[in-house]
Amino acid sequence: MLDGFTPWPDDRAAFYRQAGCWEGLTIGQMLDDRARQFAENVAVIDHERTLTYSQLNERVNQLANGLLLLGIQKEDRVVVQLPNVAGYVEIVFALFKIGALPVFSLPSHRYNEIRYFCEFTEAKAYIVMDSFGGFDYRSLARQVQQEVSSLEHIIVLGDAQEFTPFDSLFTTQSIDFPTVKGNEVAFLQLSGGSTGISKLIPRTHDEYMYTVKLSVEHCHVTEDTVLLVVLPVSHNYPMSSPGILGVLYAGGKIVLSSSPSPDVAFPLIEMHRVTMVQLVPSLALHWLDIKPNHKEDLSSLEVMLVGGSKFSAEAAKRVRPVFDCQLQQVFGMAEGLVNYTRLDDPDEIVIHTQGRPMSPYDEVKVVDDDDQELPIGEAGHLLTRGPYTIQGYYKAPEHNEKAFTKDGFYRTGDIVRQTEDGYLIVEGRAKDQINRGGEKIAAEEVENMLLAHPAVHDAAIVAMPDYYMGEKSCAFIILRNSDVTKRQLKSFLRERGLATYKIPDEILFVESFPLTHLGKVSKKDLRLSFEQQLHT
Ligand code: OOB
Repeated sequence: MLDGFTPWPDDRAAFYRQAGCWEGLTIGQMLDDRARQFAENVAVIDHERTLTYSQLNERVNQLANGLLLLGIQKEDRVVVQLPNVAGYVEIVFALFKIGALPVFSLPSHRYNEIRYFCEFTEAKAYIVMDSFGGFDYRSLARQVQQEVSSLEHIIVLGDAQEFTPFDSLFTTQSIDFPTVKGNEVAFLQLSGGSTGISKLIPRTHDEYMYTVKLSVEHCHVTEDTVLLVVLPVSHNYPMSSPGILGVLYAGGKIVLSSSPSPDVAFPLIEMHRVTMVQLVPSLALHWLDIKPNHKEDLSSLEVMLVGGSKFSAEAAKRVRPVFDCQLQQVFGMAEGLVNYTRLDDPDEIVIHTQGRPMSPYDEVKVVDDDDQELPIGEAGHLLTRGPYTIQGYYKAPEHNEKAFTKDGFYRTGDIVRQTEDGYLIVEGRAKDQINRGGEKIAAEEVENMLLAHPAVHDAAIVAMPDYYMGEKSCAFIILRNSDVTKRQLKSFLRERGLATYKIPDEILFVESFPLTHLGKVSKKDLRLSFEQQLHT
């Protein structure tokens, strides 16, 4: 068992197995099965390639052999930072097959995040695109490799310069793959985080395959599904809700889009007769607003999933009239629990709720500040445990003490209300996080980095409302007796390698912070003071 992984208690593990949730199937075996069953179906399309199921599986096997020859072994961690390209699907399945663990990072991550992931997981390899979105990932890799001694290999898709070219790894030489079991950890996913830098989430093959199977059922994914992936493919949502794994499970087709912009995505929907898209609310709003200006034929679209942050009822109501397709809300988390509105739910539920848990074995509690359960209908903290919600973050025993109850419930940090029928309505958040259009920012991480600036005496980051993003970030700063401009502070964060989406959208200089009765910074009052400033 991987060091730093917290398994389920034996009795609950036995129960989930007996109940048929955990079937002992690995993600790699799933692809083998589907490659036999759907050999000639198209599996993946990106901007330059089309791969059938059998071609994909063959390439995955060749790549897996190449990785083994390079010295990547079972349980080795490999940080994967790729945009939406077919090579991503190939590499992650190759890693799954040999039992090496992808550590999923986002293309927008920079030195601050990547160095931490590589160091904390003692990664043996780091896989990047040569450049994407105007950023050269090789220079980042160069810097990180100098500082992280475990990093033996940098693998590059495209022009590899001095590094290992991705294409050179494909080999017909065949080596026995290590045995990988269903109850073993398959990968490390990123949490949004609320205290400091992202925690890593170990997910096993068994429980992850269970989430894929349930998502396929609840989202009606079939061999005829054509899914357009516009969100970063390595995020848990486009990965498995139902995501690329759900589509491959059902024998459908994945179309990878290099951008979520309607200028790129709408022509792809028309060209490939896309039936399903997964969006975050900020994107859904943008698509709703821009659709009337576009001439493409989007009539193939059947389902639009929206999740990652709260989708307002007003926007939700517009989906059918504008896109002539069914809205499905999804409220999920990389730690596990996923809720869906059902495709046959009445409009009232689809528009006003964030769905209900996808498994009958998901346990959900809504509690007050003292962990006492609240009556149905009252808003409180959402706690959950179940067959696919983790029991602990990777190598984080101290944090786990706080993030989980003694009996293994995960404290989601979300404030929800439950309806009589078990649907959840997200009312807010207790965790110190900003949800910027679905991208999560841990306030503390950015505050700590601001505090490192010599001119900053204190810093507090809060969310401010935004029409498209739902929330943007605002940094309140108390300065020492020195002068610094907003622009200088932003470049300071950028130079320290903070991912772009975490750079505060707004910076306000103040004399002091409002305090709570306990003497802590009152972020609630800071948010109010921002709104007041906005009005004046
Ligand atoms: C998804 O996963 P994460 O790990 O990036 O973020 C989880 C958090 C939740 O705890 C909640 O605070 C927020 O994102 N969230 C929502 C939401 N969906 C997620 N808040 C309100 N309404 C929603 N519909 O974001 C994620 C993972 C799998 C599927 C879908 C989303």
